[in-house]
Amino acid sequence: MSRFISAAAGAIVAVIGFSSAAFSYEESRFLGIDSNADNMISADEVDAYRTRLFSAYDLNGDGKVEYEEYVQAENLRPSTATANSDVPIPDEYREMDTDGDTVVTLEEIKAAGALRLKALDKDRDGLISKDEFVSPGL
Ligand SMILES: [Ca+2]
Ligand SMILES: [Ca+2]
Ligand SMILES: [Ca+2]
Repeated sequence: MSRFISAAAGAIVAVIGFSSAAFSYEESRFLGIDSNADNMISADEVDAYRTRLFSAYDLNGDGKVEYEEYVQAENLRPSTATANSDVPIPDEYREMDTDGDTVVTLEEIKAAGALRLKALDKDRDGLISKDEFVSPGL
């Protein structure tokens, strides 16, 4: 199980962005999503990013992200806490789990990304520029 978890943690670093110190956190997150590097993030790129995020969260690969998987993938349980102790559900998870069943589907995670794109897209051109991008972003 722990091998599984560390592999997932590595995957999340890969999903969230470049770890190079040459970029600010914000910039590295932007570059991690802007896969064709045209300095704009499109709806397709948000979709692809959200799909990668979903795979990183879905530790057992069954096509659903149960809350416990999210807790493990994001390392939310303090190391001093007992295994399987309750962890309060953060807003980030609630935002994705729109039907509140503590299971996040690929559709839910993509829909949350599309809403974030809308919220960040100040000039409403359907694209997120570097100026529009604000962490935690998309
Ligand atoms: Ca799963
Ligand atoms: Ca759900
Ligand atoms: Ca825009």
